[in-house]
Amino acid sequence: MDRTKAIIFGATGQDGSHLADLLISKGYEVTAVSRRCSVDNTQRIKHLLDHERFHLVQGDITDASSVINILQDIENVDEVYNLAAQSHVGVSFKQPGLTWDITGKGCLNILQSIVDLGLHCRFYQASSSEMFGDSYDVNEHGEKYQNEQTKFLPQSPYAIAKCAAHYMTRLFREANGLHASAGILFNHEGERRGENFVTRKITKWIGNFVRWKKHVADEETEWESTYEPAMTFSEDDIHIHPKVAEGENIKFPKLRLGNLDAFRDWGYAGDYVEAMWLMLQQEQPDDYVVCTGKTYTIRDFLDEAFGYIGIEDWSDFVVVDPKFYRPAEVDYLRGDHSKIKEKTGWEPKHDLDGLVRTMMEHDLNGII
Ligand code: NAP
Ligand code: G4F
Repeated sequence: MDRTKAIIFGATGQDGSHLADLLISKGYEVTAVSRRCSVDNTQRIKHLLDHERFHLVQGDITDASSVINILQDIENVDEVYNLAAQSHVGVSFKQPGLTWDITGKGCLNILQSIVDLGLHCRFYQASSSEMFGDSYDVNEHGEKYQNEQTKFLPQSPYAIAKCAAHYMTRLFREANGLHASAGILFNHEGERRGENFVTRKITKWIGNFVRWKKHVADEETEWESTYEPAMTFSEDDIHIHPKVAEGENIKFPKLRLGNLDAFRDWGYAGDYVEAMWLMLQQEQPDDYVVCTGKTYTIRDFLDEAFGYIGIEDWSDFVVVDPKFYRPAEVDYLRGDHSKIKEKTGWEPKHDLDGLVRTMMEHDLNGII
């Protein structure tokens, strides 16, 4: 039986792992590319490792020969997804060269290999709303938004590398006739999100805090979904004087964050990989914005996440640390997904409330 074959570059990441789940569920033969690491980087796909239609290969998109070998080894590959990136915006200011090599040039390595090998596959590039940077349009109600027509004004080495990869994808579509599409995805999160992105940093901290409070600070007390602490606060740490550890001054570090006033359009990663797949099922390749159309600040996310455990005022738990400020910030992102909805029927299934619930349930892991 001839199965649809896909290659995922970046399969060990958040999106790659959700996409692999989706493609396996659709009956695909999936080749997942992971880069060589000194520790195990397959945590997010470990449930797939023994699946008969899931094949893990090693490779690195900065190495053109490695990309060619992978593409060559799979006969008649149908779909190639490039999700591989140095994807942290803050890190890109400190490691711009590495970010360029992976996030920018890596895409070119794949596109050029597809052309050089004469493959007839479809290609997906993971473009980003970060490419809009400081740019937005304003609708008839005076609301700011970004869509496929909004110009790019990138604010970081990451965003500039993504713009280069985006334009390269477009060029190969037009100049070489490749079925190459780019998804301009707004922030999407979930229980598999890397722990140094702001949403997961928050939900993970809360999970650890609740775990600590229940198991270390006060074993006897059932956690109630209201904040009833025997706590005092110093500037940097939460001090607790637990009944069970009398006399001991056990500390739990506060949650240290940077800019709390940026607006982001946050969706759920599981919904967004569906959009990637739909793009490659269209007869014509194209670029699409993928988003929820709603925007919130980091403060709003903190309200939702702390609210989940019954804490309304999180100000005693959070410290603003300039260490996490970026040299340049993207202040406002809110997408308009009319095009993908019209062409493919795609719509997000999670709102902020549902997203936070999913992440909190995971990070509390049955504690409450
Ligand atoms: P992620 O969790 O950081 O995953 C990135 C993946 O790229 C990981 O599998 C990583 O491998 C791999 N990778 C890094 N360098 C590589 C290299 N040199 N060769 C091969 N693989 C390499 O990112 P994500 O959130 O899943 O995002 C997926 C893609 O969408 C990225 O391109 C990202 O820039 C883009 N994007 C993400 C969002 C979002 O909100 N999540 C929004 C717009 C666009 P390791 O596991 O070994 O690190
Ligand atoms: O969670 P973030 O790091 O995501 P950011 O920078 O928006 O980038 C993510 O989304 C992009 C799509 O728009 C992707 F292309 C990219 O790969 C990545 O997935 O930061 C979100 C906001 C920023 O304004 C940041 O300054 O949160 C602010 N923030 C405040 N404190 C923080 C922190 N960000 C991080 N990572 N860590 C903090 O402590």
